This record gives sequence, C-alpha cells and structure tokens, in this order.
Amino acid sequence: MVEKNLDFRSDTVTLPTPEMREASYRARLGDDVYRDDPTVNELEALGAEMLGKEAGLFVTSGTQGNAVSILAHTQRGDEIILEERSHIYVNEVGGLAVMGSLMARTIKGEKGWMRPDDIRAAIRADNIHYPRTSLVCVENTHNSAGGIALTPSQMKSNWDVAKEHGLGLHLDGARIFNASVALGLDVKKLAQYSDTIQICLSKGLSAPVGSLVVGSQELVDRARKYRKMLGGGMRQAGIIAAPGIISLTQMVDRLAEDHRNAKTLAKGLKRLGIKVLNDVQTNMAYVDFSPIGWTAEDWNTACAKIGWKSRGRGTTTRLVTHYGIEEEDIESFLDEMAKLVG
Ligand code: TLP
Repeated sequence: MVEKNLDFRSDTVTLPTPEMREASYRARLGDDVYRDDPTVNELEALGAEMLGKEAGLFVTSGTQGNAVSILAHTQRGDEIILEERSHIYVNEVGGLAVMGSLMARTIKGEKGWMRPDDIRAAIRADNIHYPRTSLVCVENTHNSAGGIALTPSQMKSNWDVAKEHGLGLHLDGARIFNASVALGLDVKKLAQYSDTIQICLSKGLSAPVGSLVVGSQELVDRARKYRKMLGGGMRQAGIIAAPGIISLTQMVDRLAEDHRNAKTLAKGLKRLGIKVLNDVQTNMAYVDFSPIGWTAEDWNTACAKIGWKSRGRGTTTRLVTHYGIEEEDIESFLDEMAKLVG
C-alpha cells in the first residue's frame, strides 16, 4: 500500500517507503568522515557505477551537491556559464558568488537547452582584462522550462563546446533519472556528457534526505573536501544513506508512472479550460488558470477543499506528480475539480 501524499507543490514532499524506513533501521553504520560507514560507501559506489563515473559522494541536498561540484571545478574570480532559469542561478541563494567568488554568465535556453553557438560566444577570450571561464552548468531535466528532458545529442552539443575550450561541465541532474526514463535510455547515455553530476535522491526517488555527486576520483575528492568545509561531513550517515540505495535500486522505473500521471493531469485540466504552459514530458505541468477567470487564491482554495496541496502564484502554478499520487488520485482530482470549475 502506497501512503497517500496528495500534494502537487513538488516531488521534494515525497515520503520514504516502508522499505526505506526498514533499511534505515537496519543500516550498518560507522563514522563517514573516516570513510568507515559501509552504507554510505555502498551508496556512493552504486551511484558512481550507475552513472558510469569513477567515484561518488553523498551530500545533504541538491544545493550542497551543486555547490561542492562547482567549487571543485573553479577558482575564485572565474566566470561560469549557466542557463538563465537554471536552479543553480535562480534558486541556490547566490551560493556561487558567496562561496566561490564566481561570476555567472547566463544564456537564454530553448526549452532549457543552451545553443552551442551561444555558449561559444559567452566563453571569455584569453585577455588580461577578463575573468577566466572555467565551467558550463547544464540542468536535466530542466525544472523551470517544464521538466524538459534534454536528449543525449543536446547534452553532447554542450559538452563538445566545453571540451573544445578546455572547460569543465557540471550537470545539475537533480532529476536525471526522470530524463532517462522519459527518453527510454540508460542514464549513462546522458551522464557521459558531464564531468560531475548532482543527483537528488529525495525528489521523485523518495528518499527522505540527500543527493549524490559523481565524477572522476580527482573532482570527487575535491568536492569531498569542500563538503567538509561547508559542514557536510556527516558521521553515522548510513542511517540516511540506506534509503538512497533503495531509491537507486527500486524507485527509478516507477518514475514512468509519475510521467503518465502528469500527462493525464494536464490533458484533464485542458479539458476544463485551464491552459497548460509546458510540453509535459516528465512529472511537471505548468498551468495558467486565467482562461477560467481564477486567481492563484481561487485555485489554492479549490485544491484545499478537495484535499490537495497546491501553491499558485499570480494566475499560474507548477503541478508535480510523484510517489504517493496514483492514477486513481489524478482521476478523482479531475472529477472533483470539474465540479468546482463548473
Ligand atoms: N528544487 C525545488 C525547489 O528548490 C524549487 C523544487 O521544488 O523543484 N536542482 C534542481 C533542478 C532542483 O529542482 C532543486 C530543488 C535543486 C537542484 C536543489 O535541491 P535541494 O532542494 O535538495 O537543495
């Protein structure tokens, strides 16, 4: 029995499965700063293996994973290239400036994908006046673009420009498994076009806490040191790493269900006259209820009335499907909403 979680605000709200709770209870533990926690070691090795990289690092969150990866690639005063609506640029509290003394050069993407010519044009020439460009950051799936899954050829096009210019490429793969499942590909096909990847275990994969950083041994060693600097050297962390092993071994394939549910939801809302703003490829639908004359407040109140959490702003909202929401829940949500829209 899946514990219901009727909450469209994000896939970060997912609750751990019963197997995860059991695994935490039973986890073998040690001091992970000494590398003595067998459960953390297992999770890191498993993540690295699945993504086709040499080494892995368990971190507290996606934000910490991106931060330590970026620090591992850069030096103070460097410039890094990002998509203008990327999570790292918009939603990580300016950490790249605060922690890395880095400049951000943003590029407007096409559905989250940065055109190679735009990246090329943004790379600084070798000139005494300029900062050094050292890193390109890519996000897949791209959250603000609508949970868009960038394809291997899109990823390769960014990778090729980065490598032509000797730059690193960090992938914010918070939802990289949503991308691989939507595209029907082994995740390695996407991961191969990156030097480091941050993967969230606590979103659609349902672990209660944590992310992984994977990459070359050298970059992961540097990231590990930065994690310590940021206070992320955790001790008996196997207790929170154990659910992450279940995320990677049992929760990946079921993401297809979330993607089907998001599509059903979007279609149903369209039938009610609500506008769907994105191409629904994975677990997110961005909608605008102004065509039915509703504000965010009307929407939030209607959802609350029928037992769902949702958070609209202005006249729009993002609806995210995840573990804890099943097909029948989407159907009953649409039936109940139809009565309220009238
Ligand atoms: N995203 C959250 C919010 O912060 C917006 C969400 O609800 O989608 N990369 C991407 C692409 C993300 O979407 C997120 C979280 C992160 C990184 C950061 O992960 P956490 O929340 O674990 O620090």
